[in-house]
Amino acid sequence: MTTLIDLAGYLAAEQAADEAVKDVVATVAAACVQISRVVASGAISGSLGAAGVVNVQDEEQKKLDIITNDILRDALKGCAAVAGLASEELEEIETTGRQGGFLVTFDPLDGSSNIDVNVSVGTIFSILPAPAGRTPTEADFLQPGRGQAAAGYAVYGPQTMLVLTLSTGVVAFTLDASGAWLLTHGQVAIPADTAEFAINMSNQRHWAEPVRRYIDGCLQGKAGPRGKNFNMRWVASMVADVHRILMRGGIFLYPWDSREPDKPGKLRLLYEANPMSLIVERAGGKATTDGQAAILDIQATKLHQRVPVVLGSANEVAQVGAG
Ligand code: P6P
Repeated sequence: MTTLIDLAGYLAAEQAADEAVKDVVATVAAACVQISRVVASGAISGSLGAAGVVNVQDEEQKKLDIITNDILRDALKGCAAVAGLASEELEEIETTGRQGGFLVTFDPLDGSSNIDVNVSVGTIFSILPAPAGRTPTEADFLQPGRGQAAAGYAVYGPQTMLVLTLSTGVVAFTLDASGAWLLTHGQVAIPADTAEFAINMSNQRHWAEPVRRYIDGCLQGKAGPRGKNFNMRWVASMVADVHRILMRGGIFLYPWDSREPDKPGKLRLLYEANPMSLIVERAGGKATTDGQAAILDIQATKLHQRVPVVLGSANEVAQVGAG
């Protein structure tokens, strides 16, 4: 059995990334170990169920949304390289009293509607450069995703894994029994082609025509325009669906739909779409709003801005909206 290097060893050997970014990554990774233990304890620790409050997303908060948000917030406030943070669970940004270094946006527990039924959930984070010489403001968080210094997620599933992109490429670590992140995937790459799509089919009647046309083409299978049969998956936890795509290919769609026409999509740009898009692109995939326009080029205008998301295997993403 070969000896696997741990996260500390990987970060020490990673020459291209800024030392301060590595400190932030190590801080988030340690917080995710704590979160994995709280998530795994479930009903035993009384941490399941609703918290009885509604968050800035107008969603009912779970107890674990609050617990995990506090774990990450406290950890980041103690990291010398962090000047500010923004969370799905916090209406406004929070500053640490430090200047320079980095800003961190995060979704502390993505897919928390799954938590009470023991389905995989995750933590998503994005690391952005902070302004030098002054306290960051909300406007400093509104950076295009292509400028992220690093991004990653933890997925709390049959294995607890941490997927990271620092300077180039995507790597994945698996948490061992001692609480160490061990490098198990040295070069994550998304196959360019796939026959597996992920979308919430219950919204089919509300989609715009290009998405309906694309999914209809998949559903017609071998006899249809695509000339092959497709499989479908929908975990309703972005982290789990995107992780599957990173491991074996696929396409993930959460498009605009007419249920709330003023909302461009359900997923949030700064702490869901941007970090996941950086990871997907660095793994050789595509990450777009509609099959064509790159998410990483979007100039954010609001902290909790939502976007439509179509990402995954490059050749399949290009099929969406391609007429
Ligand atoms: P729906 C989880 O609440 C989330 O934000 C993503 O993780 C997931 O992909 C999506 O919403 C699921 O949405 O409408 O299928 O429940």
